[in-house]
Amino acid sequence: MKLTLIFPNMGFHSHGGYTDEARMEPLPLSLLAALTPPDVECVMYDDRMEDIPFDEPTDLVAISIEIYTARRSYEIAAKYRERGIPVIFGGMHVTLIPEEAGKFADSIYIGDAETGWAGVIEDFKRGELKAIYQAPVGVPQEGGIIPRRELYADKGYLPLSLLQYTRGCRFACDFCAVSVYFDRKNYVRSTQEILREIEEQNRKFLFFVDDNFLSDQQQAKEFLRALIPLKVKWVSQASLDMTNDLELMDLLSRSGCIGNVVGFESIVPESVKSMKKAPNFLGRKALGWDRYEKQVRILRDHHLQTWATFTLGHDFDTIESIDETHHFAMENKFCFAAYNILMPYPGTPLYKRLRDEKRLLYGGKWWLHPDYRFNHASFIPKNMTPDELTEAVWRNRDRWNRPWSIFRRLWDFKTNLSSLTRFLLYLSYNPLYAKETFNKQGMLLGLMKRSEKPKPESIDFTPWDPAKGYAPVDGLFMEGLGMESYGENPDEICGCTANETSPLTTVSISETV
Ligand code: B12
Ligand code: SF4
Repeated sequence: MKLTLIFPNMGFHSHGGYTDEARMEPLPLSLLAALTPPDVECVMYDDRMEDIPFDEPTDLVAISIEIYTARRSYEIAAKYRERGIPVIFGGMHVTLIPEEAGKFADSIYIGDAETGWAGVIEDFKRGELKAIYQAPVGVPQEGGIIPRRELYADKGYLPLSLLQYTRGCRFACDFCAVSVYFDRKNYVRSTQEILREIEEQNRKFLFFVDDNFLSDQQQAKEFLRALIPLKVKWVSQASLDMTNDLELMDLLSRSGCIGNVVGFESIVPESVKSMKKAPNFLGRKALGWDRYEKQVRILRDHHLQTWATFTLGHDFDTIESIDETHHFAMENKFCFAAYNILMPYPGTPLYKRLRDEKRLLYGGKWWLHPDYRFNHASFIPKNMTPDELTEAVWRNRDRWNRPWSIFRRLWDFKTNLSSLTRFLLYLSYNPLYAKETFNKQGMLLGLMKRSEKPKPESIDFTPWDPAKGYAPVDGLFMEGLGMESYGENPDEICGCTANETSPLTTVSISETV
């Protein structure tokens, strides 16, 4: 049996397909290959920079999907299915909105692959592939599974190894897909198993692709102590509450941490509070709101570079506050800042609220809509128009990525210039990220040549009325694929109901502010 694993691209520009030049190794695929019974031949194609050989013989195609690649994934699946080859989908987006994904594949897999994937292959071999598989989420690679990294050979990925120490996060930020997917829980891998994986791969520069590496600070300390003798350099993603524990901060520096992606989200305290971003307030009741001054000072004192991320357009954000966000990031000389427009992902409390307030655009499904463009607003913000939000965020991105900004931000002797590694990382990543930013802005999602061009009647910036269902967007897209159109009840398919009653195992924001 032969299995073809595919990592889809996001979209294309009018002048042609987009090639991701800062592409990283696709960890879900090498992990799926490792979970596949060894008698099955596995090949992998990365749509971000290579053509998919649709006519190459294969028995089953597996595609990993997140929201920005959903449209393209459905197109790829259609091409294989035209040829009679069955397709199975898995990944975050599939789990959050299975009813949509199920329309475009022979089978969908909800949840983490570790416990159920081998069973899927056995079913397939017996000719009994089911339409839906549902597996739990949990500890990454439990039992010592090591991804098959040889599948990455010669594909031109950035020279850093992606690994996972934990999955999930204990917090409950209202816009976060991870919080819903993992039901606000955090799963930590055994220190022994992750150390073994680090030793088996041959790089000294690592990216732990954890959702929140420090969600469980006490367990993290044990791992960090064990990491020190390995003398690796690493980056990850972690929440700001790390700065409340100076022992933890010290261990981070000593274990080779260069810096973390940190979600600041907004500099407006009312926005931070309304989105339930508890880690940005945690343990700071007495101090009050100091616009992250103390937290940033502690990060700098430990020589950690910061990749600051912002989700702009929350209800208390204004055009002025978005502009001010840029000055905040410049003053702090962050190694890097991502000014993202707040995006409503299906299944999240944010999505539900905007839907109920009739503030969603693009028929409630921006990720499938033929007119949606990357980094454009997909909802009606409170204090500005969607276009104003798009423009304000773009202004920040543009200013941040200019050569003069890159030069000015470099001059921080506590972070960017505190070691050769940090300096080189700063100098290599900033221009690469800048190029990617300018490249991706305004890109249409999906790759199909637009003989399926946006139909004029679909260009509709009126707020979506949930009572009308998703039919216009889905129908339009399905017609483009030559599939039958359908109508739906959005209450059943928005992915919002499944997690509504999940217990809240996180810190309540009211306790912390
Ligand atoms: C690492 C990462 C990145 C890296 C990319 C890494 C790479 N290889 O290229 C970087 C930093 C570049 C990145 C960029 C972006 N990312 Co990102 N990223 C992640 C992160 C943190 C981890 C992904 C990962 O590798 N996990 C490790 C693997 C092993 O786990 P996994 O993907 O969850 O897969 C498991 C299951 O889902 C399942 N599974 C997955 N695929 C399949 C397929 C089959 C067939 C089966 C059976 C099972 C299965 O089994 C796997 C093992 O258990 C996720 C968060 C997350 N938890 O998913 C966000 C995440 C995927 N990213 C997200 C976003 C939005 C982006 C950006 C668009 C951000 C932006 N505005 O620019 C960009 C662009 C993405 C793109 N497509 O180009 C969102 C997607 C939201 C959604 N609802 O889908 C996520 C979920 C983050 C979030 N908090 O919302 N990202
Ligand atoms: S802290 Fe980060 S990962 Fe955790 S719920 Fe909030 S946004 Fe999601």
